[in-house]
Amino acid sequence: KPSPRAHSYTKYNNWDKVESWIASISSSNSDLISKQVIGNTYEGRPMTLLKLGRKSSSTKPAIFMDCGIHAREWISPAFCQWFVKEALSTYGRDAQMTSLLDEMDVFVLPVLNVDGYDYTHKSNRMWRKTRSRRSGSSCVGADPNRNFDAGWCTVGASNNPCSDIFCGYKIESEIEAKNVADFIRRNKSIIKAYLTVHSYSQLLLFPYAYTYELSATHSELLKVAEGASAALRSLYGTRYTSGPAAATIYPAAGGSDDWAHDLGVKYSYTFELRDTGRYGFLLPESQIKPTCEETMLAVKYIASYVQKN
Ligand code: ING
Ligand code: ZN
Repeated sequence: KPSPRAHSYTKYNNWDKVESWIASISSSNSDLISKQVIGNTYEGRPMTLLKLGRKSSSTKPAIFMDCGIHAREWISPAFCQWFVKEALSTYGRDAQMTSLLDEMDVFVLPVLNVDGYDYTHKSNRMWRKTRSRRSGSSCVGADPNRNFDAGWCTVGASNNPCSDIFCGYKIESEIEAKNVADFIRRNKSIIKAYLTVHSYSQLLLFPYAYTYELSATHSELLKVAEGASAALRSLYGTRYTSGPAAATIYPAAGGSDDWAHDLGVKYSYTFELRDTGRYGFLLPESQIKPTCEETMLAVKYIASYVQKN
């Protein structure tokens, strides 16, 4: 089994590598990190959630972040791995990270759609959905970001199982979406922010995607998004656009951030990382480091805001 030192944070690691990284990083830093399996995928792989934070006798407020809900968006799991590494290596050295992990826990799900992610490495690089099968259709998978209980399948989604934006045969039909939703429901009293990481388009989106109506907390969500985007841009000049998803990217129902927001997780954001289309999902490995470095600033900005509020 490789040590965490041998792990490369500047390559697109396949699931086998991510899985052994999860095991080694969580056992070698036991004072700041722990892991728990929140369920298995359709194909039976474990969905392992990492918890970062200083051990405390009292319950701490928390932030939940997932990566890799869409299989082909490889920069996303790369960012979650980077985030965990940075959190552990800057705790005690960076005042902001130290304070964050002293006062809050950060739950990180490095790859939500594990089966799809594995499939993009082995068979079809452009696969997006889960890998679930159902009798009656020869088409495989549903879009996990159309499968949550948020205006489910009403707009920007398809009821055709062969579509890349298939909403699934019912709400939370995809076990990966259900496992995440169950965890967040169980922990909703402590979860103050929900972050979900996609690519590409360089956007920082917030509710709603399922309607053009604005959230009751729209102006605060926009203010925080603009602060986070400015922090991100300060490093390499990368420009992000912030706004409610329906008007900023497209209307789409069943997304996890809309669902979390309506559950009561006020600070709910979808990141669309680099780039704006030159490479798209095939972002070169040379851009992993700068993308992760700049995204750290945005995530830390949001986390600090949530910590204070
Ligand atoms: N984009 C998201 C998608 O699932 C999105 C955009 C965000 C939709 C929030 C709904 C809610 O289509 C990508 N790149 O997947
Ligand atoms: Zn996506």
